[in-house]
Amino acid sequence: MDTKVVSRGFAGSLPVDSVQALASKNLKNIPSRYIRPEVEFIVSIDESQQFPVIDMSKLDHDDEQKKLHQACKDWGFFQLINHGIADELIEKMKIDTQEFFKLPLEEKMAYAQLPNEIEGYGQTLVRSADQKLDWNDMLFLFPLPVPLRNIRFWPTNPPSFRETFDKYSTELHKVTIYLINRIAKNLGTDPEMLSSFFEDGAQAIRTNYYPPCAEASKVLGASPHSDATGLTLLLQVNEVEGLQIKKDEKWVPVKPIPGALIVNIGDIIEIMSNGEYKSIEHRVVVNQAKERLSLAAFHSPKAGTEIGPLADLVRTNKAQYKTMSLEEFLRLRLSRKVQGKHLLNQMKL
Ligand SMILES: O=C(O)CCC(=O)C(=O)O
Repeated sequence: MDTKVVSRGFAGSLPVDSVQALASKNLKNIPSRYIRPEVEFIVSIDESQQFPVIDMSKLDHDDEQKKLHQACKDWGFFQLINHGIADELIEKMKIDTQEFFKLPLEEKMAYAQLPNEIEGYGQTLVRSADQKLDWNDMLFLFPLPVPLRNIRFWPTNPPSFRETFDKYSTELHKVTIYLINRIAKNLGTDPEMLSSFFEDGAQAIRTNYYPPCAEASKVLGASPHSDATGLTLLLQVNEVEGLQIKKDEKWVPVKPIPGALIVNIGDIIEIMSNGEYKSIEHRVVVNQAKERLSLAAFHSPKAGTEIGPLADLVRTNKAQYKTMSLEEFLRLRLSRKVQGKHLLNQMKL
């Protein structure tokens, strides 16, 4: 195995046990570190509120382009249909992801996060021994830029994983650049300038595995957070729902359309848009009887990009956020556990 590792340069996570291994013990009472008495699990289902659906094949029509603008402004989330990624590739990616998590723990541990690194098989940022834990295992990989790949964390079993993942990463990147162009147009800034930040940017893909949980109504698969990236493209891998977004101070469940990607605006686009677009808090609940899997792909600008409101957008409006380098911004994000919109609040002027 190739042992050379490109460091992501951020402090890693304290090691905790695999949640999948814990769940397989069929415990009636799960350890208290996973129990979340502070969480309000009630959700809001309002049929009059239509979760936005954007048809990518129609984005060269004004109507669809306007729908995209409203979705980014009012929801910060939308489902993307007709995105052009072949069904066969999506299905293969789903199968390979499921096969990886079916492997024995010892085999998955060959790809375990190293001390002080966030990449690999493991858990989300665990910063202290008393931090509440998410009911989730993950495989976190950084496929782009290609020269900075740490291939030693890419599973060789199932044998097709690496090839499928490489193709999937390339397709997602193309969709991201297309959307960034469209977003720039809607914001009234230069599409070439905005997409140039993302063309050689970073892509991180987090494959999430949420085991079934006997006390599903007391745990969270992912704590409330907004994404510290530009744009996130999420694929729900199996039929089990669980993603919820915060809208008007209420938690709204997302019902994925088969084959669609769920797209959300990240903190960086909220900041660059000077607050016109919203990076929305979201969380994941788990199922009592069934596992849930998802693939979240985070897209960030290239190293050295200044994270701050775009010059074009602060000519008439005052800047609402600080400006800092991408590296400084990410250090701030990774210096603490995931916590709501904490980072964005720190960036506000
Ligand atoms: O599993 C999901 O639906 C969402 C995952 C997520 O929010 C994340 O990985 O940051």
